[in-house]
Amino acid sequence: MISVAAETTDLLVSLGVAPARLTGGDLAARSPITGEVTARLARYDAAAVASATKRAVAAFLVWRSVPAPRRGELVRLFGEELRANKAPLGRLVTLEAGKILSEGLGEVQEMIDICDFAVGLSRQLYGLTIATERPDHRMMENWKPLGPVGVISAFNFPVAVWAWNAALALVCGDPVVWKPSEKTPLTALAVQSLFERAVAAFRAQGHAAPDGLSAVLIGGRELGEALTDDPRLPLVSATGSTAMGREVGPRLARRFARALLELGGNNAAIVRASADLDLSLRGVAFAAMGTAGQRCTTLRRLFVQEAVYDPFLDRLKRAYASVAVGDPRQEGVLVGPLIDRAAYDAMTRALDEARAMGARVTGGERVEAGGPDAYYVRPALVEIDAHAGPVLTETFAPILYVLRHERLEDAIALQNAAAQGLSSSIFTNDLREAELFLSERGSDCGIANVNIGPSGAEIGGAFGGEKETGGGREAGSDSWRAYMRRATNTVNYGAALPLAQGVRFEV
Ligand code: UN1
Repeated sequence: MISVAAETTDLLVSLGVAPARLTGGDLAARSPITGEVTARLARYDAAAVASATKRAVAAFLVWRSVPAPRRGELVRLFGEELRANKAPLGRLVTLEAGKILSEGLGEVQEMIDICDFAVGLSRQLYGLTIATERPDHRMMENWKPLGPVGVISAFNFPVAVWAWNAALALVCGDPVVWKPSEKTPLTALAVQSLFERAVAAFRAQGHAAPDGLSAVLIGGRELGEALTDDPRLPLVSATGSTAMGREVGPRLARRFARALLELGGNNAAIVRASADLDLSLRGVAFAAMGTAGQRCTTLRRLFVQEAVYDPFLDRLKRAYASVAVGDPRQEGVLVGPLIDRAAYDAMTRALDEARAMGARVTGGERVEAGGPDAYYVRPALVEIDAHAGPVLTETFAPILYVLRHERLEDAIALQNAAAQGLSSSIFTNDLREAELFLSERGSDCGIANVNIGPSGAEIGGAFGGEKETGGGREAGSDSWRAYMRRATNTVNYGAALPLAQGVRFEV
């Protein structure tokens, strides 16, 4: 088999990335499949960040006045590039992030979907007309481009989450400055190259597009800090840990910039006795083991009703024992590697803590694959009595804590007792249970599902969560409003000047 590094280079070059960019720098890009170094990139310094932002500001001054449907045309062309390059880009996601091929391709599909959504949206950026209390007046809302947007993204969805932000920002009139995870810089370079092709196609149609509509900054957290503190960026959208959000949020607040935060999750599912257990098993297995437990939406806590606990656990254990762990490029493999050694160490620590609390751990051991620098693990099932300790922490690895419950109200209370509030689900065929779970007395998360696991959302809905998840909403529904500013306009088309609230002021 061709080495991962060689294949990575081939893919990047085929996607238009100049080979000279891939050597000579001191940021080592690695593939979790083997742990090998795949490229050495030059890091950007503070001056490079400042110049990217400056170009973004200049681009904004032009782009904001391009009609939104025309801006949508650029995003449509970008979607075409993604369609044409779905296979190589999806494979590159697999090589760089370690997800299985169908998930790598799925991530690119998610980018295509948000482009399609944004194209439609580009004709629907509308505000309300509101009844006024004054005669011969009209009051309306007007949505205008906000300014250049900073995007900080995580390794686990190295390209889709940027696309959620970028596709909307671009149709809303905002250029984007992107700081990808330093664990996944290569997919970002490939995406930037495809975006530049779309800009070229847009210009070839005779449309003007400024330079600097999209920039990628390669480097570590210091670049994220520079974006966060840059007064020229009125919005920073950041995806990552709650610890990162605690840094970014207050820094943005200090300069009154908008924060769109998509932080940690400690997502739960409740399995009730009435549930279709075949369906529940499949839903739980994908949500807990898929992407090797490295989604924000990964299922981490499972509450099973007493009556079905033993049979369901037996089946779940069999599924856990049989799932193929290994090279994500191989057909049949469902669980690829952890991103790096730090992820493996964190998983080991959490399992040790659980054992010390008397938990029964099945799985969790390292699987020999990919060589000494790659970290493959068998997903772990942890039967635990106490809703405490590691159960309340987001460990970005395939660990599923399983607890018993009897009353649905108790399971909901436990589910909501986590600090984060991203995603949740219930498996039940009882209408009352399903509706209670979705009601104001039910799940407190941004995403609450019935008979579907908590992960794998489609882009049409708003994505994000409450509490320590940060409160941001990205992708579908009305998430676009975060990328625009609202002006309330009142027009007087009469000859008198009546004042609101009956105030009199005659001069
Ligand atoms: C993330 O893990 O940051 O809902 C995003 C899902 C995916 C997106 C996850 N569509 O699981």
